[in-house]
Amino acid sequence: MSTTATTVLYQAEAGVATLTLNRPESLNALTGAMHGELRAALARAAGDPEVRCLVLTGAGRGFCSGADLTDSSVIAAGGVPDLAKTLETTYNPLIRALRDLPKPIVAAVNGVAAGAGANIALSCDLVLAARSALFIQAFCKIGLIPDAGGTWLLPRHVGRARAAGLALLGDKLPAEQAEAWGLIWKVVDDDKLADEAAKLAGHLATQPTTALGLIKKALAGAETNTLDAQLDLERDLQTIAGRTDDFREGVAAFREKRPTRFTGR
Ligand code: T3D
Repeated sequence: MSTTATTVLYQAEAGVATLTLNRPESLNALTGAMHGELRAALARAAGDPEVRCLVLTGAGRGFCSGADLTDSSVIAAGGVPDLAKTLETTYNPLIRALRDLPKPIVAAVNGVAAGAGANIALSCDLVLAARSALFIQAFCKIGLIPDAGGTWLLPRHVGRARAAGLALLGDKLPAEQAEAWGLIWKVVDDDKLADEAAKLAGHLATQPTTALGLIKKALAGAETNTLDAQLDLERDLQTIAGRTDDFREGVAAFREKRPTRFTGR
C-alpha cells in the first residue's frame, strides 16, 4: 500500500516498507515537517505486522543533505537558534526510533549523505550505498559538531583516528572507502542499488522478524555493556526468541531437511 505524503513517501509491499525522503530539489534536506512525516512513517511500519523490513532511501540524486539550511528555524536572521530544542524534538527521537524499531532497516544510499543525513543512514542496520555515493560529516564546515549520533557512532565504527579525520575535516568519504573502513555493509553499482536493496529487504522480510529485532537490541546493548551484562542480556533475549513460533519452525525445518517458512512471530 502506498500513500501520497509529501516529503516522505511510504510504500509497503510484500513485507517491505520503503520510505523515500522526497525533497529532491534540496538533495532531501530535512525540515521540521519532514521529520514529523519520517517519524510517522517509522511508527506506521513498526505497528504494521505485515511489514517485516524497512528500506530508507532518497528521491533524486541525493540521499539526504542534512538539516535544511534555508529553513528559517535553523537560524533566524540575527537570532540565536535553540539547537538543543531542535535536537531534542527532531534528530534525537529519530535516531532512537531507528535503533529501537524491532525490524531490520536497510539504508539504500543513492547519493550524497551529508551532515545529519549521513548519520541517519549510518544508524540504519544495513547500509547499502551506490558506488557514487558520498558520506560527509559536513557539520564542521558550518560551525557545528556532528549530531544525530555522529560523535557516538563514528569512533565505534571506524576508530578514533578516522572518526576525528571525518569530523574535523568534513571531507567527502566515497562509498567504497566507507565500505573498506567497515562503516557500511556494501557498495553496489549505481544502477543496481534499487534492485539490490529490494533483494536484501525481500530476504529479510522472510526471516524470523522477532529474532532479528532482538538481535538489533543485543547489538545496541553491546555498545555499552560489560561482558557480564551482555551475557545477561543474551540470556534474557534468547529466552524471548526461544518462545517464538519461528524458533520451532527453524528447528523443524532443519530436522525435516526443508526450507524454513518463518512467519515473523
Ligand atoms: O538546526 C538544525 O537542524 C541543526 C541540525 C543540524 C544537522 C545537520 O545536518 S548540519 C549539516 C547540514 N548540511 C550541510 O551542511 C550540507 C550542505 N550541502 C552541501 O554541502 C552540498 O550541497 C552537498 C555536498 C551535500 C552536495 O553538493 P552538490 O554540489 O552535489 O549539490 P549542490 O549544488 O550543493 O546542492 C543541490 C541543491 O540542493 C542546491 O540548491 P540549488 O542551488 O540547486 O537551488 C543546494 O542549495 C541544495 N541543498 C544542498 N544541501 C542543502 C540544500 N538546501 C538546503 N539545505 C541543505 N542542507
